Amino acid sequence: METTLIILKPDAVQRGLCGRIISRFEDKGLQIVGMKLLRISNELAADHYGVHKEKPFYNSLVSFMTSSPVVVMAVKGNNAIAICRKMMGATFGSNAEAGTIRGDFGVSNSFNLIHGSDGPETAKEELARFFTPEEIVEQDRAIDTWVYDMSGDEPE
Ligand code: IDP
Ligand code: MG
Repeated sequence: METTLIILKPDAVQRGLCGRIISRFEDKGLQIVGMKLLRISNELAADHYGVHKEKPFYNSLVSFMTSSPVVVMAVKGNNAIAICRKMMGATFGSNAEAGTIRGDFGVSNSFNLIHGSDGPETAKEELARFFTPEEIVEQDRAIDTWVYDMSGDEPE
């Protein structure tokens, strides 16, 4: 089981797309174990996008991410990191595949609706950046016996 950090970016919140995007994760069978609305500070944005500091789009990325509230979510499931990245689609809305979140809801390369952690190490770091341990609320779901094959040692 993995937990990944998802951010519904300011454009997703402003365009009223959060419900439909969250539904996709629920429909997939992934579990939401943390969720809140917040305004990202300059410091938080700089921390989160530190790897892109030297890129030409860095300043506009930080001003975009701090311009309006976002929804941050902790999303859990078997292989959740890769599944969420696949559901998000390619970085640029202009070439993301139809059927993906970025492919279906946007055309912009910078206003691309959603962030998702790109690996186990970044997921751990990013979850700690946005959530305290108490804000991650683990919960049993009755439906998991139908989302997963539970007959073995691990959910399959
Ligand atoms: P990712 O979000 O798919 O992981 P990254 O390459 O990590 O993509 O870039 C982080 C964010 O920076 C993107 O989601 C997008 O908002 C923005 N971005 C990346 N490349 C460009 C670009 O070439 N022009 C404008 N914005 C970009
Ligand atoms: Mg990235």
